[in-house]
Amino acid sequence: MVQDILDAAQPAAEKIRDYEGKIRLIGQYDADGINATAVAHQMLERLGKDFEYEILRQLYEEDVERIAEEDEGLLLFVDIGSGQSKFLKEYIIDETDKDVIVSDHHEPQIEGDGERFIHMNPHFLGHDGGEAISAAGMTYLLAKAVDEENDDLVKYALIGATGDVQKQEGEFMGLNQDLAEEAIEKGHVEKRKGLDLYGRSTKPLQKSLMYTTDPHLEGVSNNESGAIQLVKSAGLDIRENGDFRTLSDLDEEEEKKLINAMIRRGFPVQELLNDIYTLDNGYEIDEFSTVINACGRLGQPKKGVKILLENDLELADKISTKYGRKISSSLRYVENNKEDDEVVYEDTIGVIDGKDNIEDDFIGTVTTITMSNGLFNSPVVMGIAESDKDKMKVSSRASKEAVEAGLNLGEVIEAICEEIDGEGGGHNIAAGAMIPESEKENFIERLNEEIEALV
Ligand SMILES: [Mn+2]
Repeated sequence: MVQDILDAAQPAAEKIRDYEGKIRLIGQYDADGINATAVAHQMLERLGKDFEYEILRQLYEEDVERIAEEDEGLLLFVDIGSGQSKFLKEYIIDETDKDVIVSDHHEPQIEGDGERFIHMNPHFLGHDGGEAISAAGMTYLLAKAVDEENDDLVKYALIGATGDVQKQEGEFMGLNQDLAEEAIEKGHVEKRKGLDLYGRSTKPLQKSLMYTTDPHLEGVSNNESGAIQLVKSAGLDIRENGDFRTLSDLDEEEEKKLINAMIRRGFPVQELLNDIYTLDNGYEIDEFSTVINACGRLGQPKKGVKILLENDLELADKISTKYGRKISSSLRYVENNKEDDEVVYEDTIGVIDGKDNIEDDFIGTVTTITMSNGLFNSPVVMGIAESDKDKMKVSSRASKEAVEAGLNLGEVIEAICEEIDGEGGGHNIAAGAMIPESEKENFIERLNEEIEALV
C-alpha cells in the first residue's frame, strides 16, 4: 500500500541526494507540520546537507515572493505548498532557477512538472489526504526513499497524523494503518486496549478518573476522593516513589484490576476502552501530539522540532505548563466579561467575541471548553478573534444533540463563507473559518439565522 508513494518519492529522493548546494526547508506550524519538519530535518542532517529551516503559520503570496529571493537553490516544503502550488510555479519555477519539492497532503492546486517542481501529494495517487496519510507520513516515506535507514523516523508519521485528527474512533486508517504496523513492529510504538482517559500519560490517575464525565461515573466524576477510593479498591497504589502515578504508569495487569473494579461498580467501561498508542518515550500519542501542537500555538514551533529530535521531555513539560496557563487566561477573559454583552452574548447561538484579547490560536480551545461548561444553553457556540491581515478567525462547535438531529456545521459555515468572501468549513460537530474583519457582524447574524432555521 505505501509502496506506490515510495515509488512516487524516488525523483524527489534523487534530487535531494544529488543536490550539492544549500537547501531551504519550509514547514507548517501545527503538530503534523512540525513532525514533517523534524523528519525532513533529520533526513537532511544525516545526508550532511547544508540547510536552513523555517516554520510558517501560513504560506501567503508574499511569503512565496520572499522565499523566491532567498539564497537557497532547492526548496523543500512540508505540510504546506499544495494549496499554494500555483504561486510556487509562478514566483519560483517561472521566475528563478530554483528547484522545488512539495511533500504535502492538502488539496493540491496543480501538479508539478516532475523535473524542477516535484509535487508529492496522496491525491495524485488516489489516496485520501484527509485521513489516510498526513504530511509527516508523506515526508517519512520521502526520507525512507532517500535512505532505508531513515525508517526509525516512522513514529513521527503517526504523531503528525494524530495531530491532524486522522485517527477514526482511536484507529489509524489507510496508509496510516500500515505505518502504525511498521512502528509497532520496530518497537517505537506500543498498542494495547486500555482506558482512553484524559491525561493518560500526563495527569495523576485519580485526576484522569475524576475528569471523566462522559459517561458519568457516579461518586468518581468531579470527585477526587471518590476517584482515589476507586483506585484503592482495585488494590493499587496511587503513588510510586512518592510521586502520583499516571494511568500509563500502570502495567497491563494493574490496568485490568482497575477496569474490573470499575465494572464491579457498574460503570459502562466499554465506552472508555480504546486502542491506546504509547510512544517509546512513555507518552500516549494524543498527548504528545498536543504538546507539539502547543509549541506552534505558543509561537515557538522550533521548540517542537527540538522536543521531537532530542526527546527533550523537560522542554515538553515546560511547554505544556505554559500552554495550560495561556488557555486559563483566555478563559478568564470570558469569565470576567460574561456580563458584557459585547463580549459574551446569546441569541439562538452563543457568541464569544475575543476581539484582540484572545489570540486567534486559542479561540478554538476556548470555544470547545465553552461548549461543554454550560455557559450557554445553545445548540451552537462560536468564538471569534482578530487574526492577521484584517481577518478574523471563527471557531464553532455544535452540541451532540444538534448533530444527531441532522445539523452539519461544516456545511453551514462553508456556505456562509461563500457568500462573504471568507474561507471555511469542517466537520458536522466542529468547524472554522477565516473571514474579512468587515464581515464580522454579518457572519454572526447569518450563522444565527441558519441555525435558527435548522433547529
Ligand atoms: Mn497536515
